[in-house]
Amino acid sequence: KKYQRPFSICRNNYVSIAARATGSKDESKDFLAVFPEIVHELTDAANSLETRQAAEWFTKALEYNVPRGKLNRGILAVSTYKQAAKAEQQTPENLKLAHYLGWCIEMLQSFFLLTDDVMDGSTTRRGQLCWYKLENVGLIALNDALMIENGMYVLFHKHFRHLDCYVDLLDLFHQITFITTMGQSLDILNSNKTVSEFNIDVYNSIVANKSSFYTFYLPVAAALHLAGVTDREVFANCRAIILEMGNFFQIQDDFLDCFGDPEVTGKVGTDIQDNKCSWLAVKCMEQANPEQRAIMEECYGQNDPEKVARVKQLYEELDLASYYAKFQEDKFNQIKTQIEQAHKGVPKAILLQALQKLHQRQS
Ligand code: GPP
Ligand code: MG
Ligand code: MG
Ligand code: MG
Repeated sequence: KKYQRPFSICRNNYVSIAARATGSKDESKDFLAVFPEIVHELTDAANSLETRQAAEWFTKALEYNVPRGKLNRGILAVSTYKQAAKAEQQTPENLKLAHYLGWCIEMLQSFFLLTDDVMDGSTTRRGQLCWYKLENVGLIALNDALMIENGMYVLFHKHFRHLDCYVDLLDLFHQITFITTMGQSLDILNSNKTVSEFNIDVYNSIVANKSSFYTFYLPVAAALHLAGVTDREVFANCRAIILEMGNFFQIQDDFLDCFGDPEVTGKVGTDIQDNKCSWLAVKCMEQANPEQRAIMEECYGQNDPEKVARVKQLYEELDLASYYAKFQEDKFNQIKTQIEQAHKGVPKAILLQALQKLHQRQS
């Protein structure tokens, strides 16, 4: 009940939404200022089909789900564009397009999260009840996720169709969606295995696909396309670094799933109950003695609060939090060096800024 919020939010008041955004105040404000137009255009597009009731529902789904996260990915697209585009390209029209592109990425993210929460059986997301958990929503959430995903292509069609980069952008979004669904499949297929089969190679392949591509590569690559960058080498150089950042980001997500404060992360973790091949489970199995491994085999992946608590206690006995703190610091410095030494064409300042936002993140 505590998380339930009224459906409709005031179009002019995005203050409470902006509370989760982690961009600078100006970045987040400028970015959020475009959202009402997005909702308006998508509602119009839906109304033009004479499906008024569905259009109203779509508006609610957009407002409840799309703008309430940290907005890191959307803002990353805008800042990459600002750094990569030539000064004369940065007209108000083009900057507006960069913001639309950012919102398209937030819509794709929203589509993933809506379905991920159903698959993971999660309860809360971004400090509110998961959309599918609302009393009057349920499994229509799956159709809402598809509406949000395809609403994104309505925006592309309307605003980007006339550009040379249109096909490259569509290709990119489709490729990244395909990769992400493959990663999600690996995530779930591996959660049907036993904990003793988990290892870091399996982990890395799940994470690269389910998280890294859409979290960091997509915003940067999309903005480079919009800025008119066509040199394949620039994309390849970015990709190698960005995949490392994605791995780092998901390791943090896995740590916070167990040790984060739900008031800050906005979500209650489910990885232990869901038998996820998470970074903590992998590290626990690497470091455990035979008795401790037996505890994991008995307690991991059970929807039983006592068994979940036993797994957490084991993580504490192994002091995985200290191991994580050290690992996190080393990995941060390693990626920082990698960015500093990157080849020409890589938007170094932006990647360093994006990396900085991840430093010791709690949400
Ligand atoms: C993060 O996994 C990955 C995703 C949200 C991508 C989902 C992809 C789909 C194709 C549905 P997670 O379950 O650890 O994320 P969270 O902790 O935010 O639930
Ligand atoms: Mg999840
Ligand atoms: Mg998941
Ligand atoms: Mg998670």
